[in-house]
Amino acid sequence: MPLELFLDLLSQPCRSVYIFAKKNNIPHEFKKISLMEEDHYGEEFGKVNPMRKVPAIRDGDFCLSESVAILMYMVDKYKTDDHWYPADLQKRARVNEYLAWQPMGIRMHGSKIFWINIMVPKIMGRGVPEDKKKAAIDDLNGSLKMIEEKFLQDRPFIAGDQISLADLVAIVEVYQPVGGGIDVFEGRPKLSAWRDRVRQEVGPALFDEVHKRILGAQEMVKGLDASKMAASKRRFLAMFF
Ligand SMILES: N[C@@H](CCC(=O)N[C@@H](CS)C(=O)NCC(=O)O)C(=O)O
Repeated sequence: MPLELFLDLLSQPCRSVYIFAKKNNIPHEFKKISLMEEDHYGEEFGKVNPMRKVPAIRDGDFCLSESVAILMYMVDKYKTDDHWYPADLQKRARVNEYLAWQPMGIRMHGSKIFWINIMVPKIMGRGVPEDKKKAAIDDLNGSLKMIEEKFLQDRPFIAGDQISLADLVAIVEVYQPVGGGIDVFEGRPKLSAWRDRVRQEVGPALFDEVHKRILGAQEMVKGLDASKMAASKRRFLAMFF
C-alpha cells in the first residue's frame, strides 16, 4: 500500500510534505482533510493523529505526525538525494538550525497575518485591533529579515549551493502571509531571487499547483460557513480579543 498522506494544502507543513513526496516520486495516496470543514476533528482522522493536526501520514499500520519528522521519515525510507538532508556534518547542521528556528521564528508570525487578514473577519465578524495587527506585521518583517540576513546571507540556498529540506520548510511558510494578501517579496530582491531558485528546483508546475489553494484563499473563504468553525472561533477569541 502506498504512503497515505493526510493533507490540506492550505496548511504550510502539508505543502512541504506534499512537494517533497511529489518531487521525489514517492508513491503516495493523497487523503484530503479539509481544515475549513473541520475534518480533522472526525473519528477516522483521530485514529491517525490524536493531536488532530495536519500533516499526518499512515504507512501500513504506522502513523506519524509532525512535518519535520515526516520529511525525515521519507528521506530515510526512500533514500532521497543527499542534498535534501546532507550527510555532511555542517551542512546538515545548517538544515537542523533552520528547522529548529522556524516554528517560533516565522511560522507563528506568517500564520497570524493569514488569520488576521482572512480568517478572523470571516469567522468572528470583526477585525483584529490595530495594535495587534501592527505587532504582527512587525514580527513578520523581523522574521523575513532573519531569513535573508542570517539564514541565506550570500548563499543560493539555506544549506549552501543546493536545495534542502530547510528551503522547502521555509518557502511554504513565507507564502502563508502572501495568501493573506501581503506581498512579502515586494522590495526584497534577495528573498525574491531565493524564491525563484526554490521554485525552479521544485519545478514551476508543481510549485504553482501546490500554492494555488493558499493563493486563492481570500476568494475561497467568502463561501465558508463560519458557524461550522467553532474550534477556530474559540482560538481566535483567546488570541486576538
Ligand atoms: N508542528 C506541526 C504543526 C501542525 C499544525 O499546526 N497544523 C495545522 C495546519 S498548518 C493544523 O492542523 N491545525 C488545525 C487545528 O489546529 O485545529 C507540523 O509541523 O506538522
